[in-house]
Amino acid sequence: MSARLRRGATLPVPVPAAPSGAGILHLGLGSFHRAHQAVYTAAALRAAGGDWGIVGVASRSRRVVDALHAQDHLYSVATVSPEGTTLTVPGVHTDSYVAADDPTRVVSDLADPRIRIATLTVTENGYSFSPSTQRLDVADPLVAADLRGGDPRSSIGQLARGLQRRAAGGGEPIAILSCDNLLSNGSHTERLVRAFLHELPAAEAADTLAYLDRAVTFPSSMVDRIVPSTTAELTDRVGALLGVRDEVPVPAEPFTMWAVEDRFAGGRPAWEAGGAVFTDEVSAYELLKVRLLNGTHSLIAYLGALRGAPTIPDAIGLAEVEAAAAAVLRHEYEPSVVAPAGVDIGQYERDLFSRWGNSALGHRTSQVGSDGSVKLGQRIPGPVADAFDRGEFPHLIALTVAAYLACIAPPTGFDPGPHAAAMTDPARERLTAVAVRGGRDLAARAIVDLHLFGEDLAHRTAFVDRVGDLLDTIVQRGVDSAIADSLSASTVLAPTLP
Ligand code: CS2
Repeated sequence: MSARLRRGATLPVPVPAAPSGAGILHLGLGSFHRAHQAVYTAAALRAAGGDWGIVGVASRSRRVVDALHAQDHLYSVATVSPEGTTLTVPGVHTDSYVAADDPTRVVSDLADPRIRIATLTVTENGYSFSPSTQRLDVADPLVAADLRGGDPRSSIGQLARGLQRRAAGGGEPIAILSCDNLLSNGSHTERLVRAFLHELPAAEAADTLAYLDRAVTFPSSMVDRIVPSTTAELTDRVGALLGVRDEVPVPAEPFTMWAVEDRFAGGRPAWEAGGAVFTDEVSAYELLKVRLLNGTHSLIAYLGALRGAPTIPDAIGLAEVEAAAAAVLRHEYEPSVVAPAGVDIGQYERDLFSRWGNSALGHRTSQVGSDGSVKLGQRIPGPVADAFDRGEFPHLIALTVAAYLACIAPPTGFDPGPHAAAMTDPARERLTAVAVRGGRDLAARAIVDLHLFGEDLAHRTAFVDRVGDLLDTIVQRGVDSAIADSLSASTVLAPTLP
């Protein structure tokens, strides 16, 4: 099939008219953004119109940008479940480019008064945040270079320099909306942008800081949709369904959720038309999602990879992994959250098991297990502290960290298998470089010396030791023994399965 997806092609699915203008600049043109925010924006434009098209910025990779240019900025979202695949074409992007190729453009776009919202999906790892200092990582070479001047390349540098330019121009209001899995992602982003500005000479930053106080908001949002990486098989299947070639389709699960704080200094699209919930309870939604979904997801990914499971549904299909997931979810994560109004936690949990079990999605354990050093820092420290406050011991969270270390920094002689080897992690080198004498040694180096998951966990010696002992169990007796050990030591002896 040679014909490409273009405007004007005869397609079996509707293609909306091109947006009348672009009011949104999006940093991080990956699959998640295209299957989540873009879909809500398409619904908003259908329902209420407005010049809320999106200019998409990829940080380095040209693949998506090149394909979008060849396809009039159209692509399809394939909603995938065992019942079948349905396609939609959001059609909300008006332009796209690669920041590394066009570094001055991000700053000038952020200063452009037509842009009233800047959104981000740059992953947990893209915020130049140091978990050990809990501050902007000014030692990061990208940030350090951005502070010196020139075209910024870190996301926080781009936002700060763009807002500086905007302040120096008309100073029109704008909202910066993080759509990454970070707790309090709005205030987190704001703190980092302000920290960047505070590193500059006071005279250089003063006007921008005043502009931030006056006209820039950083709403928080909780985003949720499982979006696996696209495969060649999916691309072929979408092509067959569309009748034309789409080089950049995005697969996604049927479930989708977006809870957003309604603080948009420059206005916003009618995202509620796509089902977004505007609420003052975003932090409750975030805790619910980052702990119950993402925290448990990490455990499933690491245990599954160690058991040889290529995908999350394969992993949750293993009785031992399912029992561990049910126990960590019910007894270590759930007690640390308060459900937002109208959310039934029991139903939410039942939905999670069927979402993880979506066998048509092919969500890989290596994808969820990647970047654990950054992701786990969001997912585990709060629930660990809460468990100790309740007088309980979070054995299954300790198992999560042990399984993570077994995958990313396997002790000499231990082979965690191909799915663990495929996980990428910014801390992999640092972790594998430290000499490993045994589980306790590695756990101490990772959690205490490197402060991998922040200050609080570093002081919890009993937790660190337990991680080390479970790591030894994984290495010496296998992952199922470590699961059995954690479950039987858990304060709850018989976790109920869904
Ligand atoms: C996953 C998330 O990769 C991961 O760590 O837990 O990407 C998860 O699939 C999404 O947050 C679901 O909304």
